[in-house]
Amino acid sequence: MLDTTTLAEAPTWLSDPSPADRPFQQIVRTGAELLAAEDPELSRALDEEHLRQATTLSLVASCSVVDPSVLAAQSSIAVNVTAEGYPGKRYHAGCAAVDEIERLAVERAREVFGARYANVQPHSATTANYAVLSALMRPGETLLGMNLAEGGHLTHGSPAAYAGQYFRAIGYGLAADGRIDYGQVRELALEHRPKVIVCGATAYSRTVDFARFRAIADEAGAYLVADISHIGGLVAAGLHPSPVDHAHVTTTCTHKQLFGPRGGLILMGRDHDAPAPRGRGTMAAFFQRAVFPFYQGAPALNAIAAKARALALAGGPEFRATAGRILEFAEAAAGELGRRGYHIVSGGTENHTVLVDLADRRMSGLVAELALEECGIVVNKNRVPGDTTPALIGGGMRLGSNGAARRGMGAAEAVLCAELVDRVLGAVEPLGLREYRLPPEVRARVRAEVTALCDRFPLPGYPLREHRV
Ligand code: DSN
Repeated sequence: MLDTTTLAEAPTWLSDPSPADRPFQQIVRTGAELLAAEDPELSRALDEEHLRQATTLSLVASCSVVDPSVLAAQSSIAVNVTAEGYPGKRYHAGCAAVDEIERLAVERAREVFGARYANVQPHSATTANYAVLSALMRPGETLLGMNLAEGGHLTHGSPAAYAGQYFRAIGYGLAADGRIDYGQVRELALEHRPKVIVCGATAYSRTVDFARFRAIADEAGAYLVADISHIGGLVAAGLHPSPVDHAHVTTTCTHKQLFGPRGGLILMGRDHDAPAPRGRGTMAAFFQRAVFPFYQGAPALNAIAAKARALALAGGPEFRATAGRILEFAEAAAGELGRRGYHIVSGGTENHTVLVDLADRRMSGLVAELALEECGIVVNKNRVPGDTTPALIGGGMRLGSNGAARRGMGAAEAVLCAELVDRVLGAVEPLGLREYRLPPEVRARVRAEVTALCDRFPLPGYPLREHRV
């Protein structure tokens, strides 16, 4: 706690639990006013982005909508503090209050995930993954992760990224049914004896069997890292099995399904006090040093404040209701698209993701993405199993239900959204991998229906005076 005894008089707003006019509120208001007055160009771009988010239907699986209180914490004066180290052990003075902020974030992360250890400093899940991998492994050692083209992440060993170039990366993929081929994971693990196996994905719609991954890792003598960036909210809500006591270490971002700021977390369960590699104390002490000083410098305390706020919300009943709608919406959208003849990879979904293979429609993912965006429906092109197109073209599209669920949409709205998607894609005439024709009347009608739907389900806490485009 901050020592206020040296102040002539402690300000009343510090102890008043519901003050009307705290300096913090004035600063944020003044900041917004200054931005509008002095930087109209930037201000307008931010306003346009607000309008876009409010009036379009985001079905991007990796996007979310943060609570305004998370935005406030992110915009707070904690941004001004440099605080290398950890609470109680900093390399700079003046850290009493930010120590408290970081302790709150750590406690909440541990509580939400039932973890024994949490590190809230990683700037993103990518940095969390790289902190973990580069601490556990030496350059040239073997990493086994999911192929990017089959649903993995860049950091899991893609040749385009650091992990794929500094480690000897081996990839596993999907079986013919579109689910992780656990038999292949085991075969590859026993053949190549990787130092680390990574599980977790960015475009995979089925439940991940973390216990099975751990059994394979133990048999092969590997560490298991679970990256739950995409399903962190479902795990927190108890709607997807948790890896925390299966994996040696778990990573997640905070800005997808946790509805928090851009950032990452490192979590550990039962292995927190196991011996670390190379005789470096416990795993908890090892990963503490892996983040700072090994991989990162000073943490972003404003982001940590925002993480603390998002994690407080993630422990509440409203969050659990949203997580329930995330599943409902995705299942209903996958079902409806399937009924309308779309090829859903793996035949359905058990999380927030619906992966649609567009090969049988002779349409690239890019064409689908562009045509839908014209109509106010925001998705992303995605590679699908067996895809030979470049990542910026994609043979399919990925839909996600986080944003729709945050707006309060459930199964009925998912069916309507699937119908709107079908109306657009059914009317598109592809003219190549990038070019297409879309009848203007389809565009106008679908756009109007999307606007009406967004009016009915506004972004919670983001009012617009002028709500129409
Ligand atoms: N991993 C990318 C995605 O899933 O869209 C970015 O977060």
